[in-house]
Amino acid sequence: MANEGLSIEKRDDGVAIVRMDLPGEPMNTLKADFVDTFTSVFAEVENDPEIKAVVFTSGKKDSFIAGADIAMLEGISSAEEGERAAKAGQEVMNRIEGFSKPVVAAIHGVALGGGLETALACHARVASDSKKTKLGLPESQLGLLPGAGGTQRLPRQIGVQAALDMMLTGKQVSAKKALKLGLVDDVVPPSILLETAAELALSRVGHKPKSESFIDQLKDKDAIAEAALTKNPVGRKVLFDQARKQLHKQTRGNYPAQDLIIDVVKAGLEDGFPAGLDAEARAFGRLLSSPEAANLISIFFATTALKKDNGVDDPSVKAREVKKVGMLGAGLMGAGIAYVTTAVAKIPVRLKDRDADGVMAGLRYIRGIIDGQVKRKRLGEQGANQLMLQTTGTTSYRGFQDVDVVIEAVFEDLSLKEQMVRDVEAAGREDVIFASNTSSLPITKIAGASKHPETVIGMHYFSPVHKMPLLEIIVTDKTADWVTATCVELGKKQGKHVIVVRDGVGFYTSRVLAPMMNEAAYLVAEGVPIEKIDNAMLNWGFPVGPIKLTDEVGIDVGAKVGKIMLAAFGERMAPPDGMSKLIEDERYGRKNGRGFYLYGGKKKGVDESVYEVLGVEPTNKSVPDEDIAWRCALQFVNEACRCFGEGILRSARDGDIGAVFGLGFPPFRGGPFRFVDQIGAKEVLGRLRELEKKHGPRFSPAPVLEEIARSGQTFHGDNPVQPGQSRGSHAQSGPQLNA
Ligand code: 3H9
Repeated sequence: MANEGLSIEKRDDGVAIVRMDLPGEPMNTLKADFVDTFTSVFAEVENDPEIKAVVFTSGKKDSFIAGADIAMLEGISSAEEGERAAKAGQEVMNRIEGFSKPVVAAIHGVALGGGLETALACHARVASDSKKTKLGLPESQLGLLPGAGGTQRLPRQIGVQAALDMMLTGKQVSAKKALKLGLVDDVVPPSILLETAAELALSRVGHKPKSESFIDQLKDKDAIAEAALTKNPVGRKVLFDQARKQLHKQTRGNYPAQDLIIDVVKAGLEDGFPAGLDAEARAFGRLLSSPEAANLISIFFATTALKKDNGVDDPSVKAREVKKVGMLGAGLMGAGIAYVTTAVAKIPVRLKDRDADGVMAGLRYIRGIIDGQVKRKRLGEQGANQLMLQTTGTTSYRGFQDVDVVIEAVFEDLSLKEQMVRDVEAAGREDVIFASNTSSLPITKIAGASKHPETVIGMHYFSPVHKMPLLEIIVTDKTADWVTATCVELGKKQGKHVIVVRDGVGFYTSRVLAPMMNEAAYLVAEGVPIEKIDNAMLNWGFPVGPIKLTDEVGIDVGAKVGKIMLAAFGERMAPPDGMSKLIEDERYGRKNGRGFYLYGGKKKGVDESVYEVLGVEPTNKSVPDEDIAWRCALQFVNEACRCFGEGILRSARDGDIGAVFGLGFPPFRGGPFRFVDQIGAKEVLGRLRELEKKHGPRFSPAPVLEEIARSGQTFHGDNPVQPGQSRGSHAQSGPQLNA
């Protein structure tokens, strides 16, 4: 049926409710046939003399339209085809905009991408005040730009600066914010959404369908300032130059979509709406066939798939309900975990620390995050106080008798953690789950202290917990499937992307980070200036350079973990000579204000005295940035491949997500496994061999890379290599839990 998914309900007052409800789909998306469907339904409405006005809405319970169907977009292979798809979408939007009867969008739930573009083409918009209502053009997060007129209509609707901000970041705004921006005309409770939209539509019967432009209806000071900037060529140049400069500070030119958004908005402003649409369609086609978009789209599908993964091979295993969480250790990690448990997962927490001061510090930290929410108006004063009551403090195990999961986040001291396992088992229920937030100690060892090791697991959070999106869950050979599924579910409720990995020294994330940071230390030891190394990695796409990161993590922590890695994996994890001198000089990094960089004072940048401590001259400036980036990045990628081959990872998907969301691996490269697939295992292998010749066995390639370079397989795609089948013959390549 041509009109499948779009129905017309005629009301007595002359309003037609056009409802979109794609059968069998969780959300409405714009699929290939939407052009025909929309054209035919709108023709029917136009030709019906009884219909005076239209309300366009969704039949889905809690969403409007989530944009174009990303799977359909992924199937488009050429720039020309992409351009044609955009043009077809634009034509439908132009048809709605030029419709002879008023069309008002009634929005409840997400209106994203092509969904918001549809609403923008309508003559007015009413949104529900529900928390679920979110409006945005997130295409840039997929490496794309809005291709159905959004780059032209949004600036005309809310002004260039606000529109650029929304499109360049892909951020979603609430209905209230949308009203403030002028993106919607009214915000009402969901119960009266349709009625309000219908009234608005009827009130517009006989009026000119759409005002000419945003700039022509300027009222307030901000808008006049905006006009001054956008209407004259000099102002325009300032505005766009500034936007581009700011953008490049963040993207370093690695995200072509953002650059093209600026170009296309500018084109529309200077050469008019139709020229802007042409530029938009061309840019959409170009981006759709880019490797950056392919990688960013793969991340969208990977995160969507993870939401449905229970973390074990048997999909029928169910998570048990978690009604209360016990937290051991009220430091930054412990308090951060308590915050996401109460505020995001809505589960109460019992927070224990050694003494009252420790508990108070943890509670103050939580209050600090909550106050930040109040300041940003995400939470009212009353809500904040109620939320605070969800975490209760204790210095004993009182109140632990009915907790379902205990998460420990105390010092990295095995005997302390073992003692806690025993204490929790004495105080708690028989089936209480004990989760350790350790970043380096083997979970198998911690589980050794348990009477029922099947309930012991690792939950490795990243700092700061309320901001970092990844949770790495670590299972041992004994961890029960229901325990894994329960912790995965808890992590999802806390708002995290959750990957499950097998136990092994450094698990996945700490293990792949270590050799990259080590390689940066080798470069320092070779006399390459510190800023040059960090800058090369920022240009490659990491958000923080590896030397700066060493300061952030703590040089002492790095040294401690480094020793564990060295014992487990052998020489390839050995640090360069001289690094221990930093510890002797009491340089622990940012936390004590002494590291590779300067802290506290007015002067910023590298602490030049660090070279003297290390006994190196930073004169080796001729190493090309590209060489620095390849050396550091390949250490990361190669170690990730070893983790895959040894079965630490369950899939390449998890390895990519863990790297991107936990360690800042450049999203536009898709993660280490997408990266290898994209440039080819042969190429990666060749480069590793070259580096091995030059720098020694720390660059010896992971066995799985040799295998797939031979077999022609890939990590993703139609003929993927399986994890856990390429351990290699080197005794020291595998994790040794007794280290
Ligand atoms: C675009 O619009 C281009 C246009 O400018 C130009 C056109 C010419 N496509 O995430 P969830 C599916 S680009 C396909 O678990 P949540 C999703 O795969 C697009 N599928 O729910 C999953 O399917 P399944 C711009 C989509 O509540 C199901 O819906 N739009 C799409 O956690 C539930 O999703 C975006 O970038 C889609 N567009 O999150 C928005 N959207 O159950 C992308 C959803 O079969 N979407 N699905 O596995 C999202 O960000 C989140 O899905 C959303 C809901 C926030 C909407």
